[in-house]
Amino acid sequence: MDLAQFTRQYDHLSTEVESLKRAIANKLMYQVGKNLESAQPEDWLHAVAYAVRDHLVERWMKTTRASYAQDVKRVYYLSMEFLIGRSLGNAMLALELVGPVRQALRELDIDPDSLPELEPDAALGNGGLGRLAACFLDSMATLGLPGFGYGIRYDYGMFRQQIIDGQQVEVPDYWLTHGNPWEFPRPEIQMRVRFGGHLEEQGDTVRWVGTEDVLAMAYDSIIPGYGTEVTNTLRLWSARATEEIDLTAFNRGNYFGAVESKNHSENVSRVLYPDDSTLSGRELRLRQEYFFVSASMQDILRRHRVGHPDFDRLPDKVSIHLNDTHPVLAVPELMRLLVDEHGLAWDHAWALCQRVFSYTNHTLMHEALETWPLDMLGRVLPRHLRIIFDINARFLAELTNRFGHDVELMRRVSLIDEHGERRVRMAYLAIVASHSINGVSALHSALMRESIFADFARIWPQRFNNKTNGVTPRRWLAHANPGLAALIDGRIGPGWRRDLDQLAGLRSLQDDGDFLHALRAVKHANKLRLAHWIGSHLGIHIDPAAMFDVHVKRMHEYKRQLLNVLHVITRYQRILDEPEAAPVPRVVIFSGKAASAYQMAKLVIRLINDVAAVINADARVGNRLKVVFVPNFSVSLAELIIPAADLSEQISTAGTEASGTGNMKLALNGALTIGTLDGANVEIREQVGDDNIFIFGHSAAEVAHIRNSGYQPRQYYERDPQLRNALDAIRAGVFSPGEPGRYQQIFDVLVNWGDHYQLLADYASYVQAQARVDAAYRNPEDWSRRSLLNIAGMGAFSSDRTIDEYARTIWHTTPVHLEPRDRL
Ligand code: 26Q
Repeated sequence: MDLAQFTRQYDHLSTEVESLKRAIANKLMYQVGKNLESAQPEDWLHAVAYAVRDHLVERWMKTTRASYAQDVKRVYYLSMEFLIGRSLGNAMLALELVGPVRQALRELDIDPDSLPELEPDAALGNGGLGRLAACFLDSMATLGLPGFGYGIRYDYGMFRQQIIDGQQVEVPDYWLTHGNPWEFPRPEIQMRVRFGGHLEEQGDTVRWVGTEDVLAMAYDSIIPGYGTEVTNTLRLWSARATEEIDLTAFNRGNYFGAVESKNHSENVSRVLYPDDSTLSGRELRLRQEYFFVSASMQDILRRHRVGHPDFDRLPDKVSIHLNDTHPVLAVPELMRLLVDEHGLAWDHAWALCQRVFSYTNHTLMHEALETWPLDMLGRVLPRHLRIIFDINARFLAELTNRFGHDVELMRRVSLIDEHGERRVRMAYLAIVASHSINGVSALHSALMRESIFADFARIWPQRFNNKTNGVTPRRWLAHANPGLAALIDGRIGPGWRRDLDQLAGLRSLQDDGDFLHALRAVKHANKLRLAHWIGSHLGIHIDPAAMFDVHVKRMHEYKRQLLNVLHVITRYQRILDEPEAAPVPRVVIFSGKAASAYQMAKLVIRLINDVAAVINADARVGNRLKVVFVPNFSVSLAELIIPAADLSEQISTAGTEASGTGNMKLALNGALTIGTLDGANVEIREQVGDDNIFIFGHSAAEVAHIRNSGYQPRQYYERDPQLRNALDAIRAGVFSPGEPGRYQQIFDVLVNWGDHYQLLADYASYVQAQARVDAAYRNPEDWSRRSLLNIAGMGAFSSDRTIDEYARTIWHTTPVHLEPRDRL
């Protein structure tokens, strides 16, 4: 580059900064309505958001225009949850505006580090499933696939978790207080969604009448693609009362009654259900599911009819993906729309349905499989219940044709569970209606076929497949860990952001002392950043030279945070027993929310906080062991914690965690995994090699065998003195001196009541694996090399790879083509 070129580049940059400054000041004035003197930090945040958003809008229009012009096949990703997190950093990254915006802010005398921290997370999801949906949207846009997310615009997202006296307290998360600059309200797009009423039959036709209706109003936000001008849309529905409700009641002079029924209608989109395991079975949850599904299906058919005279080509133009069973009412809703509203014959409509729908299962756990009582479904959605009966009758008839009259088989696979209170099995409905059913890791998909869906896998083997989860490298490496991103760029260039397999190019650096040193320096800086945060927010002082041992995810018995606690206690007791010993110093960091009704998970949170209080205050321990529970785990906290992790805890009972995605994010950021052969850990091991991961515990097959041959946890308690000491300390109240009986239940669950998740059976193996971790950590150079080999092995876990597989083998969609001059 000659000097002239160089300065021209600089000119461009400085004009970009100048124009951003102008745009931000403009937005502050004319959109936010504040001047420099009166603007609060939030006002600046909004001004920046609007200025950045402007850059996306043109791309958005371009993509929409091209999609219509090319009559592309679209993917509709239906999900009750989209755990987006913050948008500003992600948008700036996609637009390559991070540097210029930071510079513009500095020149406006605004701190570019503190401003993004003010943005509230869009926490419209519980955990893994919702975050996966968000990563998928990012990847679809980046791959240029025309995709829409459809979901609910909850007024209240995932609750905020406070820890008061060591216990979880849930606080409502009204995330819209300051308004949401990323959304475009679409008051002209409102769908009528009907509930209740009854059926009237005239010959062959069924009329659904007397319903109580709610309107679904659309709010759109832009999903930017990275390194492409393609952008997609996330359309979330918000409930509005109908005019009938507004008018009739108000006119009768019953003002308060009217406000009440308006509220009742609009409650449908009020709050996210915060359970991800035990199902609440509440009618409002059912209404939420139907609400967003009905609005979305109407919208999809409307869009299809813009360019098509009928529905014959629907499966060529539309793919509808069901993120777990939560949106499965889309199946009877599509049948209802096609048959009742558009007059198609049943068989024709059903053939279209089966070609349009595909379904992902995210859990094997029986308690988490959705079923709805027949009487509730019949009351809320009488027409849909009838359609489900009709689907079932035809399915069972087909089964009899193929397999003869096998009553047992029919009872097992019927969409209606006839045991006790009759219920509809939503997963079976999804399977019968879909051409593809996938699990989320190789192990999970195999177990799915062998266990919960074994009968269906015999009936339709070709429908079942695996799509191992992935995570977006944009948010989880480029954005969350700019230090590591820059280091990688310096060696293999920036292309990994769109092609994560390029990380394999780092393997050749495993003996490069300078690089390993730089890698350590980046990790250290990230640990320092987290240590500062923990110091200033929690008042706990931790040493960034210690190993950061990180266990972050929803709190659940199967994830076995309690097994980690047992190891922490064992470590503590060892320090007290051997006061002169110099173990590897550790900071054990936990973070995660418990479902508000999940008593046992909440008790574990309390135990962690009690254990932390005792250990952290014990002067005999010093810096050798610290325990931190970081309250209110969220996407934005994950972005802070994950880059600082040395060790990643992925210790679920084998056969219970469908995939896990935190495991991928942590390894991508250079943490080494200690884990069981569960979910995607199995595939992580294949990618990083046995020497670079710490595997322990029983395999899924062994877990099943132990369970079936009369597992007796008490024997482990009695035979292993280390284990016994840890458990006895919990029971004796060492960590709850003011209330010694506080954790009796935890002791009982493990020792006396069967230890369902086999913590005691895996304890010894876990403690041994932790000793191997310590030994490895004592050699910093070697640890960094293993860390590097983890990063280098993560190419396969990009959600781009996952989405490419979905697109090629399930959806049969191809990228939208933007004019060459439109491309970046
Ligand atoms: C259903 C009905 C009523 C109320 C709540 C629910 C509900 C809500 C959320 C049920 C389940 C969930 C969430 C499940 C989930 O997050 N599963 C995780 O999905 C990840 C992505 O595939 C996997 O990596 C995790 O292993 C899996 O636990």
